[in-house]
Amino acid sequence: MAKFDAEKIRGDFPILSVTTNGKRLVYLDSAATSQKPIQVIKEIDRYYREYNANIHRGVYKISEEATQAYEDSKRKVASLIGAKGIEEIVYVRNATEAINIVALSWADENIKKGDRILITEMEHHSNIVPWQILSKKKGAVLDYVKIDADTGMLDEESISEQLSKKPKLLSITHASNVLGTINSISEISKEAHDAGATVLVDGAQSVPHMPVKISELGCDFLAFSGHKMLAPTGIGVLYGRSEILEKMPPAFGGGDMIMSVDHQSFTSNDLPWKFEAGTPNIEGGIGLGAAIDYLNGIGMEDIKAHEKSLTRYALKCMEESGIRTFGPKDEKARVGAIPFEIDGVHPHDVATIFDSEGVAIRAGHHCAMPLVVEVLKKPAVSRMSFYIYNTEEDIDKAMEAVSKVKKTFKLS
Ligand code: 7TS
Repeated sequence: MAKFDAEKIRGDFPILSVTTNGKRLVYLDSAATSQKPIQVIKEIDRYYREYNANIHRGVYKISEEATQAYEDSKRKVASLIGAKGIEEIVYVRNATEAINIVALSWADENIKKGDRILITEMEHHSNIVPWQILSKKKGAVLDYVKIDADTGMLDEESISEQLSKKPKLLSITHASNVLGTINSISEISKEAHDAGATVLVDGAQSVPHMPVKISELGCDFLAFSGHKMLAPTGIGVLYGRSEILEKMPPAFGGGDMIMSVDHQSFTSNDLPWKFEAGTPNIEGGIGLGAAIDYLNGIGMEDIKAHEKSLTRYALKCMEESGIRTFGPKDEKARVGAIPFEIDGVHPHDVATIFDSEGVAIRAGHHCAMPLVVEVLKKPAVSRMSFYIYNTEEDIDKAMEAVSKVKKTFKLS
């Protein structure tokens, strides 16, 4: 493997040469969505120029080509996460839709009145609200594993205590989009399975940033979004263990998800097509395939190492500058998403001043209100997050923006 070359990688991302507010764009919001390399953009462009057609329908050449490219991209996803094959890879719009399909299909069949569903206090709304809707509909109980607000880690006693109540489902994030915390999924899913639970892992913030294998996670479902891993928006993945997917009813009805239909009934198509009703996001699938090729070209281990090193550097710079950060202090326990606050300044003002310096960060509740508002007890926090194209120079620019915030608010 060639040495990690951030400058060469940056050259593949056209957007990184734009200026914003007269400054070079410093993009530190990849936890929200990643930028796209030219290789992905070109592959989508080539699809529309050379073989745009609907899939699984035409008998003509370009339709076969489109079908082939769409299915090939699923093979790449299956191999990336170590799934058995494309029968376990359902394409959806995003991680949110993947989780909702499990709620609409698996949970609708398996969760009964009085059953318990277990999530954690560090979930994104997409892994909270579907379970609130389902619990209300079924009369089920929604429980939370507590987190320690100081360390940003799950409270281990709370995990054991909650699992002793025998939840039917544990739905848990692999990495927190706010705190950056990486949860020890392999141990937790083993404990959860021993307690009789089915396990869904939200991999939206892990799959793009580190090697993630189903065999290591030991989960039954894995949800993630293409747009956070160099692919276009509107394509995401629901991985499901084939034995479970086989038993699940389709969540949506329509074209392509059926084998046959008569006046009163239908028979479902084979996996994974049973879960993909209607014309899918073909360009998205093809773009995701190209994105995975690009990530594999660098190597997920090297991507992880690069982001750890940036995270260590950023945590050190922020500590030296007296800025409060949240989440684990050790970069080994987290991904490259760092929430922070500058005392006495509203996070939205921080983000606005950063923007005036060309530095794009997010401020707000990060779609994790129970965590930010109820656990951290903040109305909002600022967050910088990294990806393959970021460098220490980007973090230096962010620290210059911090100095400008302090100057503007006369803090030093
Ligand atoms: N799960 C986690 C852990 C996430 O971080 C996100 C998006 C989602 C699920 C939902 O992803 P979607 O693609 O379905 O929207 N997180 C963020 C964020 O941190 N800032 O913007 C979106």
